[in-house]
Amino acid sequence: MPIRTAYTAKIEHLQILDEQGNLDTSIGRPGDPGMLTDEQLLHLYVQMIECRQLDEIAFKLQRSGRMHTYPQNKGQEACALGAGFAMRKGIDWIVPCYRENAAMFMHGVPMALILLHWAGDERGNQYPPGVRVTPIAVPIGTQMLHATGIAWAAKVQRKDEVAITFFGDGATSEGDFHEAMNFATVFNVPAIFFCQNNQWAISVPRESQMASETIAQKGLAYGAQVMQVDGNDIFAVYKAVYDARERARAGGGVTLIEAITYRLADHTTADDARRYRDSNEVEAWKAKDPMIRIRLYLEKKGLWDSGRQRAEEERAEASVKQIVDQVLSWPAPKREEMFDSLYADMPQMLREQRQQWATHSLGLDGSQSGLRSGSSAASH
Ligand SMILES: Cc1ncc(C[n+]2csc(CCOP(=O)(O)OP(=O)(O)O)c2C)c(N)n1
Ligand SMILES: [Mg+2]
Repeated sequence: MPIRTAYTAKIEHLQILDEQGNLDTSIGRPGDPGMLTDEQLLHLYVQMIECRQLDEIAFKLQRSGRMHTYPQNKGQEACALGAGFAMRKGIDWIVPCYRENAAMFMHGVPMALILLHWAGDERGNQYPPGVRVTPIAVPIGTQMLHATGIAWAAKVQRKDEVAITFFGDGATSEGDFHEAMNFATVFNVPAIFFCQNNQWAISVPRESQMASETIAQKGLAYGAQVMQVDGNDIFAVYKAVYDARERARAGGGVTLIEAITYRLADHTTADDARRYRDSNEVEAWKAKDPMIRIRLYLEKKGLWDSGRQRAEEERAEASVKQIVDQVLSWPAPKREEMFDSLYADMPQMLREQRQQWATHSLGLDGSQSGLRSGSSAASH
């Protein structure tokens, strides 16, 4: 028996809007299915400006001690915005990681709640009814399994719903990614796996943590449809997710999209990327910023100018600051409330602990460990 080819594959890379703001209309024209119109693009660009403002203000809040760790989205906004816009609000499910502010806002999560979350306030995870967004997932990879489960439920219940989950390049080295992909493809559920390959997992570069040339090819191993896109090109992101969504709705199952992007900021406010990243690399990626190319495109069409840019930045800054003021003026949660969001039915042991926290100061209660004593432990 001669050797035959058992399997061949190719990974396609999609870019529609290049770094200079030129649109490749061979893929489609604005308004075609999966192609953004100028009006939609303007709407998304304004949201991008708002997200950048939020990043800057959240950074300052953290530096001035009014917020805990915050992961900036800077440089990756085309991913969350383009993908979020391709999903149907109130119908499809957004299953985020922690760099998808734009998609979460678009699908109904109030910005105030995101600020509360990063200030360590559990109320920041309690979204309004009808919002189809799961809470921010900091444990790397866990949310992909949730997306598979949500999509499976939709399939079993014969509901026309699709789940999209976001994760980073580093997350594809976690077992959760492989389990979620395997289950999703075997059960052919309507799920989209959207990898934001921003080249780094905190201080570990992509090449040091995986030997595969692309992340998209990992999806082929599981029998998913795969696509690589320029993640700083909102047209490409929107089209890839739109096509994947339509395919999933038609019973075509799972798509893994690898979006090539870059984290322009530190990993979080607890990090200093200058210690491990070459500044030339950062500068090269700054030129590929998703905002620059949209602006160039809109300016060429006479739909934008520096006056409008300034006005929108000022408007966004004022609007974010107003929300920040609102959040800072909310009464602090009672400390025993930290028990409340863990279980639907709280076990007896936790009920007792909750009661203790509500009625005693930690360390001053004789029934508790003698390790802590004094009034400093009682302050909160
Ligand atoms: C299970 C788990 N292990 C380790 C961490 C610590 N951690 C936080 S972010 C991160 C890197 C994630 O990299 P990537 O998936 O590429 O996402 P990015 O932050 O680049 O968007 C790690 C290891 C964690 N949060 N959860
Ligand atoms: Mg990463």
